[in-house]
Amino acid sequence: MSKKLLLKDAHVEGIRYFETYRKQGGYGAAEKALKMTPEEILEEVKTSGLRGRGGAGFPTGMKWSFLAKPEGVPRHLVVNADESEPGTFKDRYLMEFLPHLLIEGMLISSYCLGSNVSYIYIRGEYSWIPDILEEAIEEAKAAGFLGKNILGTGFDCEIYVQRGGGAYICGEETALLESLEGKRGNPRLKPPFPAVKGLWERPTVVNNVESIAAIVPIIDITGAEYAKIGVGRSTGTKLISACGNINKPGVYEIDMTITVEEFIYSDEYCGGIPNGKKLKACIPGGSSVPIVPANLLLKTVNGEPRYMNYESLADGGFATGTMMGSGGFIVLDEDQCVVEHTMTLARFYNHESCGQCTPCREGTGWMYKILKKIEKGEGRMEDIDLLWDIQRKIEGNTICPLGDAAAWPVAAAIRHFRDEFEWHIKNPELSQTQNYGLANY
Ligand code: L3W
Ligand code: SF4
Repeated sequence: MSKKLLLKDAHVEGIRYFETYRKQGGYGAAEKALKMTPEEILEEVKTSGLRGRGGAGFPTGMKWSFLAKPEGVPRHLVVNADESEPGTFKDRYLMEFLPHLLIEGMLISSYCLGSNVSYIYIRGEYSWIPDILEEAIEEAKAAGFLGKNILGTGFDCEIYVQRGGGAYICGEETALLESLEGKRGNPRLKPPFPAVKGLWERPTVVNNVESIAAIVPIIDITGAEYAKIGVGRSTGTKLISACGNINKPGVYEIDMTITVEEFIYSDEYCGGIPNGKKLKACIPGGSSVPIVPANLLLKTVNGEPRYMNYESLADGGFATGTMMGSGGFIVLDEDQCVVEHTMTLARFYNHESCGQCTPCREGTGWMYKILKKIEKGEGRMEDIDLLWDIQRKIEGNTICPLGDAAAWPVAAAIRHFRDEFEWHIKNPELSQTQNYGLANY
């Protein structure tokens, strides 16, 4: 059974409220941290090996150490709660059921980074959650854990919640900062990174909800103990939101030593695939990461089991492997059609492209149109190569990672499931009424 650090008290009735959270030992890590120096906290975070839980897996301690500290310029912590990646809903769970874990993590992180005003930028569609967060902020303030001179340390910290307007691109950190400044959420060119020039050109750390929540157990048990959980550079625990063709969709906390097979089939996690169907493929890290066929998902090319961690899932790099990403684990059974699925994603990325870069703005539209044609049985064989060519021209040629995120699913679908594309083209009549999965298994 995986060790629980973030969700250990998720089942406790009333844990959403300060009183219960405190009874369970909540804000103990904050009390401990406020007696440490910011440098000592940073060392703990570095030692923990924590990697950003939003998708990129960038080492959190390293990001914090990049934060510029020019004299007299305020610094900010911004929590990225714009969780919009299809298949990803773990941050929603944390904020809805354990809001004080996030607030406590923010207090410790704000103290370490020297942020007196910190923000939570939350996707607009999570319309009921800002009230939960604001209530938790008020409770923490009333108990002296936020506001002026926190616990008599002289440290002041306010937290504000800002609602987004429903654009996926505002989850990209620089688009988020633009939006937080009240502008249209267009991504900025990097560098400069937010750590140097972020919110209102001030040094800013942008971190995912789960990354900041993980700061609490890191301080609680120490960075060294946290680093002992997991394996290699996949330290600590990771929240996985599991969905698709599984018996038990939901949010699970894993310690990254379990195999993909165990995660899908064990009753502790997804509980297998309904109706005895076979596993066809999986997208393990949210819709942006490459789809992997069952044979490569359960075993590596060397025949070793594949594990639910950063290294094992990315085995082979972007060209052949996939990524842990945001932990949005989408399972497809044998009845699913990869072409239809890829078309749905292409439509999504086309709709969400901000339009600043030509390869992304035009390329996502072309990919969607071609995929739609193929899926309806109106495609030509040369369209498959055209699709391949378009995704190659997008990848690496855009301002922000949305371009790559739109290209990778198409590339992986063609690489691993070319026969499905060909089936649609060769069987135009069947394509109108059936999908590849139902027709071929
Ligand atoms: C200072 C340097 N800071 C890097 C910072 C950078 C950022 C972090 C990672 O995209 C991915 C994307 C999605 N000095 C720095 C530095 N940093 N070098 O480190 O940066 P980066 O560019 O690798 O990633 P990113 O722009 O944060 C995130 C993928 O995640 N993804 C997205 C999921 C979406 C959600 C959601 O809806 N919540 O999770 C899923 O896989 O495609 O590739 O902070 O500033 N020299
Ligand atoms: Fe906008 Fe797409 Fe360019 Fe990102 S890659 S800046 S979403 S056009």
